[in-house]
Amino acid sequence: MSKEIIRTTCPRDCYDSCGIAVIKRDGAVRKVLGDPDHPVSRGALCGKCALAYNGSWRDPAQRLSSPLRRAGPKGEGRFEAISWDRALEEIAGRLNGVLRDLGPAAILQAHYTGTCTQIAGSFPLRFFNRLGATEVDPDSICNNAGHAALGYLYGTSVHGFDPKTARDSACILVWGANPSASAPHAHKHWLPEAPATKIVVDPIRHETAAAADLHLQLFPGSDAALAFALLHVMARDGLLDLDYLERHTTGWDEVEPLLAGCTPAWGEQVTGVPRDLIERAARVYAEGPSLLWLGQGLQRQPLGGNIMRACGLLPAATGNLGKPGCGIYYLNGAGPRRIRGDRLAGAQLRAVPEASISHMDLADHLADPARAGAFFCWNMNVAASAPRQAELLTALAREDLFTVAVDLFQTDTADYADIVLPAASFLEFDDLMVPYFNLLLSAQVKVMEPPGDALPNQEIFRRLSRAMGFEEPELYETDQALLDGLLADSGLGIDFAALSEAGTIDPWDVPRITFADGRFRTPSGRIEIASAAAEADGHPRVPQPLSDPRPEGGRLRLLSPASKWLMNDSYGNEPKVRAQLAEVGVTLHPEDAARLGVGDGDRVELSNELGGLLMTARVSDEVPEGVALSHKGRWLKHEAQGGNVNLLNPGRRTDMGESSAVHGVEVMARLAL
Ligand SMILES: Nc1nc2c(c(=O)[nH]1)N[C@H]1C(S)=C(S)[C@@H](COP(=O)(O)OP(=O)(O)OC[C@H]3O[C@@H](n4cnc5c(=O)[nH]c(N)nc54)[C@H](O)[C@@H]3O)O[C@H]1N2
Ligand SMILES: Nc1nc2c(c(=O)[nH]1)N[C@H]1C(S)=C(S)[C@@H](COP(=O)(O)OP(=O)(O)OC[C@H]3O[C@@H](n4cnc5c(=O)[nH]c(N)nc54)[C@H](O)[C@@H]3O)O[C@H]1N2
Ligand code: SF4
Ligand SMILES: [Mo]
Repeated sequence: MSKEIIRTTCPRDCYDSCGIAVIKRDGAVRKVLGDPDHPVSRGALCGKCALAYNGSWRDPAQRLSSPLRRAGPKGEGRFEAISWDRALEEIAGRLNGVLRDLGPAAILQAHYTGTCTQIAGSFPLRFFNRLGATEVDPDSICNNAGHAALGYLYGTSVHGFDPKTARDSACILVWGANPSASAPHAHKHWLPEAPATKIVVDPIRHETAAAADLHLQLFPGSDAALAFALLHVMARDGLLDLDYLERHTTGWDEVEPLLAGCTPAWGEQVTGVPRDLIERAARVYAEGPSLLWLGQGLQRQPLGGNIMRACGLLPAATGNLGKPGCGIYYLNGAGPRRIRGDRLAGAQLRAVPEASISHMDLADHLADPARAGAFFCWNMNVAASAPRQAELLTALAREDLFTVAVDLFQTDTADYADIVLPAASFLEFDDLMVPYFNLLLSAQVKVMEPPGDALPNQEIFRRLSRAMGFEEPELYETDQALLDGLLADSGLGIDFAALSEAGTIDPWDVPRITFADGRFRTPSGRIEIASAAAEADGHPRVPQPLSDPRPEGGRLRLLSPASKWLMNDSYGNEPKVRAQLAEVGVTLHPEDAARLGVGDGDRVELSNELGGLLMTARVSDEVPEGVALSHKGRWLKHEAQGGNVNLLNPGRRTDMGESSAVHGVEVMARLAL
């Protein structure tokens, strides 16, 4: 028997970007494992990927393997296999009809991070730019409030700290992220191995919070108030870095007067965090060197932008920037790796002005025949992940809306498509991965053939371009040329063959220090605590010590963050993952449970103006009183009620960035008999 081990990379939307070792025997893939030599995965995948990559993702019976045409009512999921030629011909015919009757803006396309590699994630945008289609703004479903807010303050949201600098940190503050679910290897290795004091700010006592030295369990949406209470203590006790503020920021004088009223006692009353914890956290963080990790859950709040601006003051006010062990992190773009992913999107192919809508408006647009004649959904499963689920499904059921879904699996969205196109998985083609936490560079390496007629995204969109008769050479650029170009830009002196051999490279053996030069990408070159750009966009000049009001009338704040067993809605179809998930559950605080007469294991109905959803109760003080927790990511077709938690999500938007305030949803709960 011949045994071969091939290194590759997990391209899911996950902070870890694990290195993978694929074991092949006699030419066939036997096992997909964590690469023991990879600095993050260290020989183990997370539980969900270990199941999915050795289960449904490699099972041709569970994958889409041929283009499909709808053969029953929309939503029912009846399809017949057709050839690529017929599928492409039909799509081109329908798109030309929409172009003629409604114009290009009535072709909508939604995509996100179903796969995060460079080419499969971005090359298809060339096709849509050439078409002149309307983009459903990808980040508006996830993290756009944070991008907008940090953009005002720092001029960037994608130049975070290098996690390697944690070896020099005395404090790591994780604020509104849950690494135990969303970054399992950072939770398991990076955090415990750092010598720092760990502080977690989160309404939920998740595993990372439980393992921390201090857990500040605040009420959702009260984070800006907490940040101001921390700053109050720092100002009061002389812990601010006035020299740093003077040299590198503008507008601190406009924040200072706001601090007076933000005492720890006030902070306790507004946020629910005991005042002595506020005092301790302020001291530990200010003394530093400190890292601040701002999570994505944090900004999915109605005032999420203000929250991010307020929390973003902490490193500026304490000088915890530009030195070893210091920094702020939201996401890392390519940064010093200098991969120019923007080149893949082909903005120059666009002959009409850019058009985009927020995910919060998707249901409205799709419901309107004048604004939506065709809809493409790729790298995404909007039926499960988007708000206003019932309205969205009604819109997707419109007979005169021509829908194309591109996926590996027959998702809930695919059930509403007219044509389904089968995509190849990350095991089936080469690509490049730029991890968004660690400053590594990784190869995605082909280890097997796709099932049946499935193709990588990029090849699907080349074929669509050809079917449309488009002639621009950029639409047909080969993977090899794209990979060569991206790696040449990086200046790291490595080609794809060498990168594949290594799996992952770490280009720097010492930690990179972000903002070491004290220059920021704002108009003034300083950290703009007071921002004219924010003001021009209708926001206050400086962040405000605001908090959401507590829900009234017995309502609960419903949080639906990442589940450790799902990757967004991916794996919601994996049988072994579904066995772990069991029935849909909701965690309630003992006081709320007692008030409602609900015990562990009882059925409760959560409801609001959009409808109701039955769940199995779990009673625990892991959540604060007034908060209900139910994780995102279940597939509608596997739920008894045909919907998931987004049935209750009204699509409220954040104060900045037209983004999702999904953690601001309110519900009533009652014992279901
Ligand atoms: N209630 C609630 N809802 C939420 C959130 C929340 O916190 N609460 N979070 C939101 C967030 S942060 C996000 S990012 C969104 C995510 O929501 P989605 O982006 O819709 O996430 P997935 O359902 O995982 O969709 C990814 C799809 O891409 C497919 N895919 C994987 N690889 C490929 C490929 O190579 N090619 C193609 N064509 N398809 C591929 C997968 O099979 C999967 O169906 O959900 C949002 N929805
Ligand atoms: N296992 C797994 N991993 C994932 C994903 C997944 O679905 N499953 N999704 C991926 C994607 S697309 C994303 S965007 C990231 C998201 O990963 P994270 O950045 O960790 O964000 P979330 O899971 O949405 O929420 C993180 C925490 O925010 C908390 N939170 C909610 N509201 C508030 C608030 O008002 N204040 C504070 N301080 N905290 C609050 C929640 O309680 C939760 O513990 O994870 C990625 N990784
Ligand atoms: S989803 Fe994240 S933790 Fe799981 S294998 Fe992929 S990169 Fe690693
Ligand atoms: Mo996300």
